[in-house]
Amino acid sequence: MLRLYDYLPSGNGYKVRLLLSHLEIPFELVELDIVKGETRTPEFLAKNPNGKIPVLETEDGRCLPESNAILWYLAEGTPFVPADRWGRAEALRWMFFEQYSHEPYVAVARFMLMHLDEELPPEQALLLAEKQERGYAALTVMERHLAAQAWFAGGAYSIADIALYAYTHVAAEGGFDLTPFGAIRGWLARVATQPGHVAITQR
Ligand SMILES: N[C@@H](CCC(=O)N[C@@H](CS)C(=O)NCC(=O)O)C(=O)O
Repeated sequence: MLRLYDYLPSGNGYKVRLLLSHLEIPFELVELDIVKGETRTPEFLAKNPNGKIPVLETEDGRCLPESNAILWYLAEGTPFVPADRWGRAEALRWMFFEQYSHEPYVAVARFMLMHLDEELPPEQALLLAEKQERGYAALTVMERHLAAQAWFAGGAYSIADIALYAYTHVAAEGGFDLTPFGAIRGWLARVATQPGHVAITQR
């Protein structure tokens, strides 16, 4: 059976849990507490030298880190990867966008608000404001795309949507107000009605 090393509140881990649910693939969930440094033990560093979840461990003991690489591995040959060359390139485009222009801001703002003290020291508050400004910029890019198209790649729900959904649907926990982002809100609702959808809180 596949084994997923994960941390329940992680959007990166949730991407994998969501796809596994869509694909109806059973897996063993091994939860590690990233706040307690459980991804930095010698045992886990042997699985991912970068010390981060999610990591997918295959039945034969191979370990694959990086959420979007795991999505690609699991989705290959399924309808969750666009069938045509352009659609696949579009999927990669949005998955790279997610990692470079979205996750470092939307997810990190959420992490700061979830895990740091309620009263942020001034330098942390400034850092949070910077993350939020850049996060809003990423949300604006998504909003423009979704104003014209229902999905991110290949004209159908795909791993590009899953990658972007993971942290966008909990953006409020990072202090983001999605009220002005009508197209994003419509897309979030469409994603949540896909067969096999599970919540980020579901084990
Ligand atoms: N690019 C990686 C990022 C993974 C990542 O940032 N994981 C965080 C949790 S969301 C983590 O494990 N942090 C623990 C640490 O760095 O010690 C991915 O997409 O999987």
